[in-house]
Amino acid sequence: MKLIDGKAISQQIKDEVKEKVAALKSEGKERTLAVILVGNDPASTVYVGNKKKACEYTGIRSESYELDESTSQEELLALIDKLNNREDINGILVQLPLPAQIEEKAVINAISPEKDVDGFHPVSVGRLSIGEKGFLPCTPAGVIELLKRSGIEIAGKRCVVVGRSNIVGKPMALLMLRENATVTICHSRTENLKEVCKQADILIAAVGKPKMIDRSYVREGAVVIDVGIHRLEGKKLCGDVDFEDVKDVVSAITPVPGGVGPMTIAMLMKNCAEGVH
Ligand code: BQF
Repeated sequence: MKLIDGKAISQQIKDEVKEKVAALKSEGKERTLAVILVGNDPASTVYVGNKKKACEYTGIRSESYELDESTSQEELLALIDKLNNREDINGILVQLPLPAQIEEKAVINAISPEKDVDGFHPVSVGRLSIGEKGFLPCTPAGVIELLKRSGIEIAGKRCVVVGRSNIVGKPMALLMLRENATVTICHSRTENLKEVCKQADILIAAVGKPKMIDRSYVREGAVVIDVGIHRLEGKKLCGDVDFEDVKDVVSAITPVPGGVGPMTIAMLMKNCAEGVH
């Protein structure tokens, strides 16, 4: 079993970004990411902290907006409008989830597609779906980089994605398809889920259920990518995959923590540095 080291690979990407940002700086072009956090959800606060730290490391300026939990949708949209119109801002990130009084869709739609470093805007999604250049969503893009930089062949392989969210499952399937995998998307209504998963050469778990994927879902020699992140009582992190149960069956697997998570951050930095590409 090969452990896919997301921490090491994300570090490599951040180092590449750092060089790119420095080269831009020497041409007088600075990169700036606006990071917006509404409220003080503990997990979101940690994620935003990780992003600001990565900006510091790579040389990307970050401008932090920490708004009160009670912020109205109007106020947030006004801020986004202001940032859209600032030429010195290259990327706008609104940390999700948002408080109940704010509609996520309205916020995502308000971000200029040219600054949509999360890749959630319908224009970015459309570009991805028809193979045009555009911002790629960070987590699925990170999974592709993990596979490529680990020397895992994607073209021609059977890939099963478990989960169909707009943020991970759906774009993940599109990206694997773009890499010429044969792709199946499974979800809560899939019949014979285990049997379908057992067909996978590459199994990507993005279900949102702690340790749901055990060895009964995994073909011997499969590559397993765990996108889940859950905090168990105590505060130990785990994924959607029961790592201990599957580790002797797989050919390669990502751990949680230290697998896909750090890649999400690294790909955000790459998006900020490179712009729409
Ligand atoms: C690690 C996220 C669910 C919902 C909204 C490193 C992160 C996580 C884990 C991180 C995530 C998950 C982020 C590790 C950002 C990934 O060492 O394993 C980094 O900061 N993430 C987010 O911004 O929003 C989420 C998961």
